[in-house]
Amino acid sequence: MIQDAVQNSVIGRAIRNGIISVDTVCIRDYSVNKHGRVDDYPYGGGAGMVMEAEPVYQAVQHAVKQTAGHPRVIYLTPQAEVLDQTKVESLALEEDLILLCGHYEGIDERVLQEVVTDYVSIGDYVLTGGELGALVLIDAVSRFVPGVLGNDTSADFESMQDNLLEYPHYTRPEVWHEKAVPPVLLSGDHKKVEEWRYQEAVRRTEERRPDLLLKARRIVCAWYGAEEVGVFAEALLSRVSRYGELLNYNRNALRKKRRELSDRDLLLLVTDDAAGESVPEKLLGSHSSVAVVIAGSADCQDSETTTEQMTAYWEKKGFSAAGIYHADVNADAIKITELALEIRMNAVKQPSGGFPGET
Ligand code: 21W
Repeated sequence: MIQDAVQNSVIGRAIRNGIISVDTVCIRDYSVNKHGRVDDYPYGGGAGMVMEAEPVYQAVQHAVKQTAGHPRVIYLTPQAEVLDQTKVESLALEEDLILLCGHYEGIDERVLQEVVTDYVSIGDYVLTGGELGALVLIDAVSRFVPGVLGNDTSADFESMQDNLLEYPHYTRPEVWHEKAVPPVLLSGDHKKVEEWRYQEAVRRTEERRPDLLLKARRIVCAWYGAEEVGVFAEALLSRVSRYGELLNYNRNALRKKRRELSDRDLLLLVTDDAAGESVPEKLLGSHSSVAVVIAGSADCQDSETTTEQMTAYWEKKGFSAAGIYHADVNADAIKITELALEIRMNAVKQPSGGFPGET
């Protein structure tokens, strides 16, 4: 079932081009009895059968041996958190993944405890087995592998990461069935188009997915310091949010202007000033979150300010601290992507999470 499905379309092409590979291991091949059985009756009674520990264990060990290190082992099961884009991106950072698909009522708990690192459901409905879950995961993760979507398309910069639905799309003709394309899209004013798209994304999310909107944060990225910090901040922001706002706090005019963020905002402060001097005094919060990124050069990573001092400082300004991160301003694209993901997992998904630890 898996091998049939992955031969098609985008994933099929990526496999043929050697960009990704999908190998399948049949658990039945690791049966420990002469009939090729891999299930047995449940202890304690009840309907249905349970998959035995040993064949599952041997099949997973076989898969592990084909990888370089200690791969994450993901068990597809309805008894798990539902897969979302943040989880997809975190899985996409891995070199190898092992996906474990169950059948019958489930798998003996003891082998799961020994081999599984992640439990993933694809939604709150009941399937006949884990294979469609695995295929969904393979499809979603593969989009983040460079080359899978083609040369100039990338799975970056999507509004899903902001917990917003996408804005509506239009193409030619300008009028179809007496319906005109929204004029702003023909204006050629890029800033106005972006603002319209953001407003439409919020409107749609309100209408169709109010549950998502509760988790949505608008990201304000303020940076100050050397010019290269600005370049780093822009790269980081684009990976944290599709609609983020970038503010250069080297500018005196901005420093003098009072700006108060709301409880729906996350401040992403990026600076090479580890001592915490010359922080923007007039940038205030109102139950807002702040993630501080100290973007130094690789050889000067030691912060002079302690985490406690930093937390106390931002709390006085109306922020709850959502992490202090140390990064190299010259970090490569992958390192920046990893940092962006960590910030989103700590600060955007759980906006009042406190200090999840330093990086
Ligand atoms: C379905 C396994 C139901 C076990 C109470 C007692 C993988 C899946 C699956 C399956 C049961 C995913 C029951 C969303 C899914 C999967 C097969 C439990 C019924 N209830 N994501 N017994 N939904 N499903 N048996 O079903 O393996 S990811």
